[in-house]
Amino acid sequence: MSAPAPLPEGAVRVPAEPGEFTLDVATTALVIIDMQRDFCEPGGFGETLGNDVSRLRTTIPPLQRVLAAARAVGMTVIHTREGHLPDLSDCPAAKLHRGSPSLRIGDPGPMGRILVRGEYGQGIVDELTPAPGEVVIDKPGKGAFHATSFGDELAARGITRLVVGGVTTEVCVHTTVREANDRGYECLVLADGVGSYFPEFQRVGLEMITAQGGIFGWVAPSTALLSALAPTPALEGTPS
Ligand code: TIU
Repeated sequence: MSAPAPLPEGAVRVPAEPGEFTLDVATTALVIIDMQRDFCEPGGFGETLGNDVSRLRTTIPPLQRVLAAARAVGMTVIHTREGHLPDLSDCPAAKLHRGSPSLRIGDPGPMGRILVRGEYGQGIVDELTPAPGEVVIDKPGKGAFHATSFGDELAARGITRLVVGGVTTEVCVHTTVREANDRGYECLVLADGVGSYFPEFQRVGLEMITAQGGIFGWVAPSTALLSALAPTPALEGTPS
């Protein structure tokens, strides 16, 4: 067996599919996509579309641990929120009128107007509240690059690799990772840190990323990242 290739100074190895993902904390961002009440709590956009929102909440504990580890090592953290201006001028008719939800974008719901910026429901769940100084990107689309400053924020920080969590796996996570891949970013998706309303989409959504030699990214469990970032019991969530 040949010895593993030497790592650049400051880089760590994360066991992943379809192969090891290396990252340097200084040039990697943790991107947490759309962990909003509108998707994860009853009465929001996700539920108006007919979904069981409890399915997404399994992502919260792993993302809390990853967020704590990223903050501890000084990794850039970026949160995104899907949502629209109060006058909905940034919501294409094609999106506004899609399907037959019980409430449409902009309608008043129990957590405020559905998917409108500044409303309670559009906010990030309490467990993952952004810390002061962390970038929060409001996005009108499913992907984080479309009509936002996300790309500029990454470039300004010299970021080349993304560790991605959030919801939903097959919609906003996939769109963002595909967009990022096309722009030259290498993306590691956290298998238990992304969630779908549909178990089969979760499984196949992750397989799509890693098939064909990692056609647009890598996938690893959050524990693999936690061990790589801080091989100490405390940050892995086990008793010390
Ligand atoms: N409906 C669904 O699965 N997702 C979205 O509408 N947005 C995100 O994934 N954030």
